[in-house]
Amino acid sequence: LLLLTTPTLAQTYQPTPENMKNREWFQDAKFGLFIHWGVYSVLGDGEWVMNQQQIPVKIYEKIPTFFNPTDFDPKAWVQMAKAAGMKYITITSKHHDGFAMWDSKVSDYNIVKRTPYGKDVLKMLADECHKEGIKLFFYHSQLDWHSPDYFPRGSTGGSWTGRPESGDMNKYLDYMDAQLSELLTGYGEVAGIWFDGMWDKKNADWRLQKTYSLIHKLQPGALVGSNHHVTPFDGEDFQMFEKDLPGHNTTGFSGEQTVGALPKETCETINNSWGFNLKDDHHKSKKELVQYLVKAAGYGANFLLNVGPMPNGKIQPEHIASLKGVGEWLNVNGETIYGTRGGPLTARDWGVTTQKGNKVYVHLLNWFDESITIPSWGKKIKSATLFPGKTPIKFLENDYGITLKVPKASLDEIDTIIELELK
Ligand code: JFZ
Repeated sequence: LLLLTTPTLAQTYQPTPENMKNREWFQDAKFGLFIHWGVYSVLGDGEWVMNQQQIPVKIYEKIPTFFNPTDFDPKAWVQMAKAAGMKYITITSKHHDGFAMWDSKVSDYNIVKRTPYGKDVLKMLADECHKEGIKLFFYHSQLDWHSPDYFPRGSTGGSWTGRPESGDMNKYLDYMDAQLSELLTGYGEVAGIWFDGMWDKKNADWRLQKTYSLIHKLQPGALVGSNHHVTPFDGEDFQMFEKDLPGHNTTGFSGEQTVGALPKETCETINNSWGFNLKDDHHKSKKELVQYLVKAAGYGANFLLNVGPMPNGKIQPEHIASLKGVGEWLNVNGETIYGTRGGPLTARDWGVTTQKGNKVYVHLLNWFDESITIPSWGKKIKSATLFPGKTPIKFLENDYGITLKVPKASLDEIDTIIELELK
């Protein structure tokens, strides 16, 4: 296939066997919970509020004094994720506002020192995740609107007061590496680091190799990914497609889509916001969420579904309810998602296919007739059954493809699944 890409940069990173094993785990896991939670949640206007409302650094620094999430219950979050069928959590350790959600020793701009709450929520969540067999990733912003050394300003950093007029980018990166070292040494197993923000200073030297090597040295199994919307860099372990399905490029992906090379992940919001947004009532339905998960799986990508917890530490009841709905669907149909890989057919208007061993699952996401002909991919079929229940259905293989007869009563609004067992 001509889709395969030729690496343009020398690849020097050699993932360890443990890292390779985690990449398989990651691809099997398929579904994770993304959490955007920080002091910005207090204002209920999303995680970009500092920039969008042009709040000067000195004023923004007052917000932590209002952050007191006394209802935060890591057990409840982890149980909610598990009930949704999620296998991992990716939480914002630091977003663009630069505020550390853990007990950082290299900066007192952190949750323990600056909030009335005074507790290390990342530690509390990490302990609970480890206890419950849920893997934990940290989203870590490279862009930092608070650090005095984050300079020269990037595209988003400069137009409000309180930002420095000069700075030392290398000093900032030392600080970032020091904070990452804390996260990778004090919080048990970290499944991965999810970077974001280097797009703010496209021409800066981000010293990526130094940072990535540090991570791989401290936790060789941790998976590194970055939301940079370009071809993956040496040292990355998975490829991100933010608000996008691999290959669709609806959000300005300007690199090569190395489909098939690295494990893939796509992330989306449960409403229209990442961080808690009081005005946002555009909650996605169970059907939309399940179909996004199934489509991602059809493309061989994980789905990282975001919630923005409220300032009191709770997750919006609407979101808890939608997640429960997805979990109920996965309880019945998870076999056709978990542990699968994308294909063998690429996505079609009617839906996608997933595969595992000698089984191919045909997911009809948008098909309401009683028969469908899909292209053949050169493998002979031994049996075709409805999933779940294994009720055999009629099928015909000929020069025109594979025709499947689906009883009307079995056509499902969300996903009609046919399991094909291959010879
Ligand atoms: C980033 C963040 O700015 C946002 O707040 C959120 O955390 C999201 C998950 O990630 O959003 C991006 C990142 C990269 C691009 C666009 C939005 N990009 O490269 O076009």
